[in-house]
Amino acid sequence: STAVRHGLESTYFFGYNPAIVRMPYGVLESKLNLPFLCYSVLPGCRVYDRGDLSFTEVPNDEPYNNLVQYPRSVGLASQVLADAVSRAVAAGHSCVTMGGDHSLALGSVSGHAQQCPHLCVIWVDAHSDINTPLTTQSGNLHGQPVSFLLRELQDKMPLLPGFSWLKPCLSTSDIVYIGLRDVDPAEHYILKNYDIQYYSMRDIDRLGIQKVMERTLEQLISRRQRPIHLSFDIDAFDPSLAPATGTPVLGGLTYREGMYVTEEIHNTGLLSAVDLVEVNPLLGASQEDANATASLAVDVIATCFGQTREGAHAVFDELPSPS
Ligand code: 5AB
Ligand code: MN
Ligand code: MN
Ligand code: MN
Repeated sequence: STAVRHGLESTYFFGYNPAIVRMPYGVLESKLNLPFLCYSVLPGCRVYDRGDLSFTEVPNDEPYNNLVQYPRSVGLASQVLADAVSRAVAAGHSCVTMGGDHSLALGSVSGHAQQCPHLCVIWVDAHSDINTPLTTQSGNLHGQPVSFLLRELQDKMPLLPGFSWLKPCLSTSDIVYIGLRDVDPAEHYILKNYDIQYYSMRDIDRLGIQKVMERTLEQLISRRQRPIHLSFDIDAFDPSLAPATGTPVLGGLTYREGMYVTEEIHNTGLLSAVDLVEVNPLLGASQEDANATASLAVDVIATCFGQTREGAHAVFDELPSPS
C-alpha cells in the first residue's frame, strides 16, 4: 500500500515500525481529525494504522467549577487513548497519535509512560499548556495537559470528574519546551518556580535552533538513553505556514527550524512516541490553507521517522550500469 496524499511517496522510514492511533471526530474540543491518512508501507518501515478510536460520549458533562469544559468526556477519551498507546508501544511500535486537540497528550503520554516509565518529553508549541484547572482563564483542557502529568504540581491539582485514573508520570526535569511565545501569567509562574526548561521563540532568535536542540537533548538524554515522547502542536509553526489551527500566534517556527527539530530527534534513535495535534482544517480560511497545514503535519511526522532534506540512501545500494 502507499501513502494516500501529500507526497509521502518520497519518504523513507528507517528502523521504526510506527503504529498510528487517530483521535476521531467527536468528543474532544476541536471535534476533528487530520484530513488525511498518513500511513503507508515504505522501504524500511511498516506502518500499522490502528484507525480512529471510538469514544462514548458522557451525557450531562457539566463544566468543572463552571469553567473547565467536558471534564468527563476528555477524561474518559484520554483513558481510552492511554490504553491504545500503551498497547502499541508494548507491541514494539513507535506510536504516532494524530489529533485532535492537545488535551490528547494526557492520554498519549500516560499510555506511553505505562510502558516506558523513564521517558522524557519534548513539547513543541507556541503555548506551554500548563495551566491548572484552577488557573485556566479559558476553561479549555488543551491548555492544561502538562499540569496533570507533572508530579511536582499535584498538590495544586483538584480532582476532576473523569480523571481519577490519571497518575502523574513526569518530573519537571523530564520535559523541555520549544517554540513558546504565548504564555499566560500563571503558566509563566509555574515555568519559573518549578524550574522547567523552555526555549521560547526569543531564545531561538538568540541561540539558533542548532544550539536549542543541542541543549535540549543534552538535558534529556546525555546522561542516560531514554525513550523520547515528542508532543508537537502544529501552532508552533508560524501561522503563515500553519494557518488551519485553533490558536495561531505570530512569530513562530520557520519550516527549516521545524524540520531541524524533528531531524535531530530522529537522529537520536530514541523517538518512541509522537503526538501531532491541533491541525484543524475547518479553521483554514481556504482549502489551500487547510492543505498547507496538513502537508506540513505530514512533513513533521515523516521527518520524525527518517525523511531528510539531504536525501536518503535506502533504495540505492547500486547504480544501474549499461550492459
Ligand atoms: B494549545 C491558553 N493558554 O489556556 C489557554 O493549542 C491557550 O494546545 C492554550 O497549545 C492553547 O486556553 C492550547 C490561552
Ligand atoms: Mn498545545
Ligand atoms: Mn499551542
Ligand atoms: Mn489549540
